[in-house]
Amino acid sequence: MTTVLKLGGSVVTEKDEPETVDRENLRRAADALAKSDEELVVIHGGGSFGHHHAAEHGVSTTDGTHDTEAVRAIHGAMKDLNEAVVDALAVAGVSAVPVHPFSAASRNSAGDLSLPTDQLATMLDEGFTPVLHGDVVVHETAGATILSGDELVVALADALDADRVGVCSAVPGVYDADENVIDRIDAFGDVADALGGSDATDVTGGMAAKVRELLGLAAPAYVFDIDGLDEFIAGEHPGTRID
Ligand code: IP8
Repeated sequence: MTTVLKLGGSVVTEKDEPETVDRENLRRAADALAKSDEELVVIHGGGSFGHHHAAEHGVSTTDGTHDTEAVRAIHGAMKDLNEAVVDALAVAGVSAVPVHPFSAASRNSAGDLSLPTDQLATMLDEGFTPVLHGDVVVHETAGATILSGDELVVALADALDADRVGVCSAVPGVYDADENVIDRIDAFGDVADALGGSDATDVTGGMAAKVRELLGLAAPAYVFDIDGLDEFIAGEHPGTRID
């Protein structure tokens, strides 16, 4: 069984405090992941590390830059966060290893992502837990653009033939218009009106974008918060199921 799990930037960082890790949440997440006996690919978002730098330099998933200082600032902040996540996972006993998308991924001029995954498959076979992150990626004709963790979730879940996908976010599931967690979503049109954007600086979009991407997956995806992580790791169904 292969599980792809995203730890949202709002879970592992203090989203409104520049470059600040949420140590308590990170420890809780690491303890939960340590209980997994499945092959696990972990992806984390940018939170207060990547998004502030991306916004400062005017870089998004579509607006690129050729400014190497901008690329290094965004990528450097994400590497710092990745190191904190990998360290916390290692302390909890997870065989976590860092994987930086900027070094391997690229987009063509139409924006399509190319990300080799043989290395990740071998890592899983050898008992490692690769830990990737939202990043900047080189983008044909645009310089470099943002690659969101959600896009990585989609690309890796399909390429690695994942059985389950988890998105651990700031909210306990996808809310309807009355802020009740929707149990199951199988068509975007059913929930489009109820879905808003993220309220902190987030250059890759809020819940609506996440739901759209997760609906395209072959594997079932679950959106839940940190309180649902133990349940998800135990193979249960916290939050909202999207398939
Ligand atoms: O938080 C974006 O990843 P996300 C990463 O998963 C950067 O959307 C570099 C802003």
